[in-house]
Amino acid sequence: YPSTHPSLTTACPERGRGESEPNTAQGRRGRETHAGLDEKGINLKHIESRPSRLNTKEFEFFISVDSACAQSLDDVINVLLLVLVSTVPWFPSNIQDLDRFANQILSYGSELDADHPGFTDPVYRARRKEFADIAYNYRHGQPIPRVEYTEEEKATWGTVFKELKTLYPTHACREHNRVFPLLEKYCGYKQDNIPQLEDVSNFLQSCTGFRLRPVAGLLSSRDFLAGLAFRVFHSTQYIRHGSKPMYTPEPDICHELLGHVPLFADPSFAQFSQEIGLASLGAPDEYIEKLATVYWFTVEFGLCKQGTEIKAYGAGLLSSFGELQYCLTDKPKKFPFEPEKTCIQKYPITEFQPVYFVAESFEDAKEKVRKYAATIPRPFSVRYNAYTQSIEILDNT
Ligand code: HBI
Ligand code: NLE
Ligand code: FE
Repeated sequence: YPSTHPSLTTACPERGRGESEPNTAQGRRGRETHAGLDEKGINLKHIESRPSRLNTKEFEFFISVDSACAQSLDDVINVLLLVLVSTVPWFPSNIQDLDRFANQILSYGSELDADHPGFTDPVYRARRKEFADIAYNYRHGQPIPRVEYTEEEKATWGTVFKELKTLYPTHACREHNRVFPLLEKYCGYKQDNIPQLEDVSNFLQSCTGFRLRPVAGLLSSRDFLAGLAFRVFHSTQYIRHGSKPMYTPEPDICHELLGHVPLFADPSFAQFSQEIGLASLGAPDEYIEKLATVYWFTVEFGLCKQGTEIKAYGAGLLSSFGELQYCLTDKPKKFPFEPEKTCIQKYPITEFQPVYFVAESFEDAKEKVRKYAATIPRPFSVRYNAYTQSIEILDNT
């Protein structure tokens, strides 16, 4: 030790890579040293795993150790078991890796089914399946397929667009208001047209390098946050059910295009979002939950101070003309944004938020999230290399 064997972090069976090629993960370096191995004087030369051909639920490990150092085979096995159970959760290390979780969509709990008009309308369900298929077949680098929206869908968009546009000047933060006219000019944002994800993605890339990638529905927090580390935003393409334009608990194209997109075009906010993403890579589950909560109360439902006023910058507010009005009244509670406190706040997902957190500015929120992220226990730190669109791992040991 130290050696240069490939990462043990990639030997994570749950993540199932599907193909039966050996999983050597060149260049994906995780922890390179391990106290257990070191103490026993075992020199691990090589480790790789592959799904078993006999039983697809099992993995085979190929391990090569320097036999001069090992005392007994049992020693080796015990120490390696210890290594395997204490490994870091898998995470994408380059932008193509995002193709691996495109299909892992969470289904809704009964919570949402009950009051969701879209779940009982068969025409709506069939249409949702068409959108899901686009997302399932999508691969990184392809243009996002264009969609012809129906008259009914355009009418829903029209209502949402019109109502929100009248609220933005007084309710939205200045960064959102600055970008919105550009989207009208360059991306076809208007009342009678639903913009195409491909056009919007190209626009965002020219502003901040953020890009969109179509997704069939909700991803796990871990997967969703990982996308942000690469400046990739997973975007739905379907629209909410026409019977409830004012508020929907699910993300839809109104939410993505009117709520999220304007701010991803802002350099400071784009960086803030990426910081949350980078902090999530390989983090333990309990920290993913905390980061997802920080994300919820900033990117989704954040308020911020601007001059003497408070404005909305969270996408969940900027896409719901019901909640956008409500959030600036004195009905909900408002606390200062402090990641250590914000990250443990409970919240409902199918109704207006009872609590919001107010940031001093994006710069301030970014600095706070950066400090908070440093407290997440990880045996390495990460850095995004924008030239290669990959994650560089800096070993802390
Ligand atoms: N998945 N597709 C999609 N869109 C989101 O906005 C989204 C998600 N999964 C989780 C999530 N948002 C957040 O609530 C946090 O858990 C990160
Ligand atoms: N409630 C938001 C809306 O109606 O647009 C969507 C929130 C998605 C998290
Ligand atoms: Fe969202």
